[in-house]
Amino acid sequence: MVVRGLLDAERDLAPLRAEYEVLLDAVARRLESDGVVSRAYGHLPFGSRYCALVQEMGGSLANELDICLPQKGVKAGTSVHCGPAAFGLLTNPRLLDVVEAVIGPEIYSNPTQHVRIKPPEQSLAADGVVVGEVARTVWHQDLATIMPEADDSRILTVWIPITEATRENGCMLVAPRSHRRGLVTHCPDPNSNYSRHAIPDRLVGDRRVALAMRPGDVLFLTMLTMHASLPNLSGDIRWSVDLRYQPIGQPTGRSWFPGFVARSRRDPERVLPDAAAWANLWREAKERLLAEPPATFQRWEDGDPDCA
Ligand SMILES: O=C(O)CCC(=O)C(=O)O
Ligand SMILES: [Fe+2]
Repeated sequence: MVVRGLLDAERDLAPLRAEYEVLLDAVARRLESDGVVSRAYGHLPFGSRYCALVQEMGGSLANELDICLPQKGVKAGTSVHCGPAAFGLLTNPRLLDVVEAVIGPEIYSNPTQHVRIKPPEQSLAADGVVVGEVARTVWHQDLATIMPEADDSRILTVWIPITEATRENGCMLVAPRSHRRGLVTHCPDPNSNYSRHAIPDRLVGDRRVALAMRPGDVLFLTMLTMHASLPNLSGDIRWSVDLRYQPIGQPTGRSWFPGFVARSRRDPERVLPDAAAWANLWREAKERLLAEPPATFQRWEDGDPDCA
């Protein structure tokens, strides 16, 4: 379901853009002083600056700018961005009103969440190896990416474009009504340097819709809706935020990451008050993960006949 114009680009999205200007500036200056890049590109606007940094690094800035920890390899220096504007978007009342209409008024923010700033495909690593969350997204169902303990949790994915999403710069693709087919096999993706899995093309079927979206539009997906994104073939970044919500008390599928109560009519005092409290939850999670990394899991065996 796409809700057009649910958010106001100025009121609801501009604070996040401003926060990321400051964040990117700090990251760029640190990379420069660490000698990772030759300069901080402070004269460039946000999108071009991001592209210039990624291009010079021959890598990715995804982990520096994301709002959750990476799935693997958390180190002492790994950062999570927990700024007030990001928290403001996660708890945006207009967003939560729609979430409430779908899952009810007891709303938990599931920690499976990302800020994705995708540079043009051409500035990604030349060997075609996919890095992190920044390249084309392969066909998948979100349920496949979390632990089976959350199979019955009523999790709703919320996808928010920060820049306009077009066919050229890598908008989302969805397979309408695919959630009715249940969870399907996902196979290891050979073009990935991390354990990414994709739905084989023939299981996706013929009905595929490209969703061009403008800032302010919001896409809501079930955990079983098959979706992917097109590659970013434009010359600028493609920027989106994806969040997830579920009823309070159900497993999140990523128990080692911190969720929080975003809205509760029954127990309003349990609602997380501010970004500082949110940052604290992630700080504690990081300490736990440094002491003991989570068990890895895989839903499908290597060599599944569907993957042959
Ligand atoms: O933004 C993308 O390319 C992928 C997003 C996605 O898969 C999600 O929000 O679940
Ligand atoms: Fe997804």
